Amino acid sequence: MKYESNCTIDQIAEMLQQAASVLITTHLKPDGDALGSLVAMGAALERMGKTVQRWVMPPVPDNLSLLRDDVALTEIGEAGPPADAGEPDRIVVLDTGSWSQLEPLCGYLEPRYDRIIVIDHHLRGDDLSALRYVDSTAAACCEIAAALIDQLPVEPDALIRRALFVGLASDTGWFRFSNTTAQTHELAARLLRAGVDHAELYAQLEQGERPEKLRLLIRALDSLQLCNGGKAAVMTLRSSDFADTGAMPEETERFVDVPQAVRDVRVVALVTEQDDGPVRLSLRSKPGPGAINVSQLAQQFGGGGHARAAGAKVDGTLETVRERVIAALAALSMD
Ligand SMILES: [Mn+2]
Repeated sequence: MKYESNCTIDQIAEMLQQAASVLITTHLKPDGDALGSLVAMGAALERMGKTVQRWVMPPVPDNLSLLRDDVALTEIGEAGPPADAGEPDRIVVLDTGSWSQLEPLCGYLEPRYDRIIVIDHHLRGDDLSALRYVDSTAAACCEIAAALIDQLPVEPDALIRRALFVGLASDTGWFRFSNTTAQTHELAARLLRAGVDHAELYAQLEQGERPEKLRLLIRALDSLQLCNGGKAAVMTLRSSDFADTGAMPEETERFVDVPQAVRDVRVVALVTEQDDGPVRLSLRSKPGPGAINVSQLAQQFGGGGHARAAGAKVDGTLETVRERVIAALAALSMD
């Protein structure tokens, strides 16, 4: 199966218009783009009179409370969906098409293949739905969601606009990452013109961290090791670093970006030990000629993602995974 679109935005819009009830969900541990596209789509469908369920698999980061607090979200735990979930006419899966990112829902989704629509901007995914719209040139799933909402008989209100902007800003690092395009800026401009307050959103999203996160960042930076002639950087976080600092696993967001401040560093890995599960690997690379495709690198570890940002969950101890990562980085040819 090729992970590419097998339908158009117009066709999806048509199907959603015909549906009376829609279930919307997104990947485990939703980020700004996942939650932003879910909230925007959910609001648009509700404005059209649809019965909408929104399922999220926690944790939802605290800084996203500006989205979470405005809508009714059903939190899906390890046990899977509620027994009274019913049979929605359509199921929309946003910002992922991978079973591994939907684990608690696999048993629910599998028999409902025919009514699932995946809307995604990742390079890879599984055959989990009859319909799929994938645009890997979209900086954020919210870009696709915005195009879809444009095809629906609904005028985006303040909630929808804010949710879309949060998705754009989150997945582009506030319009800095190489995935940012003219189209991204055009959508952002439209949202700003309609009244989105970007400075207020920046403060809420990026300046609302707990001091525990800074203490954990100190640990991460303290573990920094350069390899491949200083062109690759590896950081590690142990379970004990979380216990000592009081930081939460989800508070490592953006850590992997920090070593890219060093001129010669072209690729960064963050290897994180999890109390109850595989070792987490996050990878980032700088754009430019000869840029490292970290999506390919992540595949060596059973993961995936984007060319500049990818990750994997790897079985083994922190030490063995770290050694494997260092070996993989050392083997990269970077002139
Ligand atoms: Mn995304």
